[in-house]
Amino acid sequence: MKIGITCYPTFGGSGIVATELGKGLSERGHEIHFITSSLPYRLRADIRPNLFFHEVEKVNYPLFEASPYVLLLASKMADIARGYGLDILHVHYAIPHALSGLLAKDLLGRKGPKLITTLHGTDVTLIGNLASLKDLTRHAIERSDGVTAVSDFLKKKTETVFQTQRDIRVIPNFFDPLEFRPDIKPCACLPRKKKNERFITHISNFRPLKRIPDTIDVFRGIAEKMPARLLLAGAGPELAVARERVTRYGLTDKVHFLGLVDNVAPLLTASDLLLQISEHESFGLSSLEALACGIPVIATSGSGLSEVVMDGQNGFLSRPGNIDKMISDSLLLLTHAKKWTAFSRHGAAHTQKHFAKEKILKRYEAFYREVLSK
Ligand code: GMT
Repeated sequence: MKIGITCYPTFGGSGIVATELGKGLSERGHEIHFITSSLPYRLRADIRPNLFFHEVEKVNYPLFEASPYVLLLASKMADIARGYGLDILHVHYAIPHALSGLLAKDLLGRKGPKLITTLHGTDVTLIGNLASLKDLTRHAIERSDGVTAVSDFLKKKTETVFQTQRDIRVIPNFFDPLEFRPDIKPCACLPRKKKNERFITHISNFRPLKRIPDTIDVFRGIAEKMPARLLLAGAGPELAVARERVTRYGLTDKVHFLGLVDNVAPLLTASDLLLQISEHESFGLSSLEALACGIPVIATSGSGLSEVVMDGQNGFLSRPGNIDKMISDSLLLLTHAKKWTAFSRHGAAHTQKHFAKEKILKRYEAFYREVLSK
């Protein structure tokens, strides 16, 4: 198949999933065209004969407040679809990509490609739910030829938020078992672990829904009971909040701000626990990657994380904000080596069984075929 993929090219989970999907599909012989505002960061070293990158150019004109990305993307999508005979345009994140896709289809008429939209989370729970964008997001969902969501939680949320009967297929996120494995050598770039010391890790875009203050509070509770360090990877608006809290608690020598980390597997295998205690997550890609590396996860219940982290088997779930329980669950794992090992093994085996790349790629391929046959 010839497939155009559009996503945010930056560090976010949706961009990572879309890029890995395109790379994986190209390895399976499909012709893949990334149509994005810049080179997706996980694509850097991966240009192959059947994998193309088409940049959406900017147009500056004194009357425009900003370059009209939605229109330029639509026009580029139509150009590439026509020029290369694309079968499918697969967009990740409804706003604005699905709308550009609809416009591109309109431009091309009946001969155009099918449009598939994958919902990732905040396009439904935050941005798409804004009063000013809600009708447009619903329109994009209802007019796409196929819609997928990364979890059951997100499918149900979409149905409720948009009051839509649209058939939404759940295809979960995935990981590459060659890249995320328990035996990946831990990164030498990290501080040296002292005797009996534990590394607790958090990876995110530091937005308010990640509950960064809770993350620091849970770490403080752990560090009161045992030698530990907190590794914070990523960047975003709540970083300043984190720094302030860490200083106020007198934890500056125990908390390491790593910034954006390109290759997270060696960071994960150096860790003893991952904290992902967000308000909600449609999926929780970093939890999946941690479990695949054999690292137990402390996560929150009531959203897509419950479909990734198995409570009491490879991690623990608590209601958002239940700091005391998160601390005691963490300590239980960090002080009982046998339990930690059992959780670690469960995580690696469970993720391999349900979320390994090849299995999920086949589900996308089957969905593409189904949509094309309609
Ligand atoms: O978590 C974020 O804020 C980034 C966001 C994105 O769109 O890149 O992540 C969403 O998509 C990821 C990939 O499907 C999911 O793993 C995240 O759970 C989801 N984020 C939220 O639902 C908050």
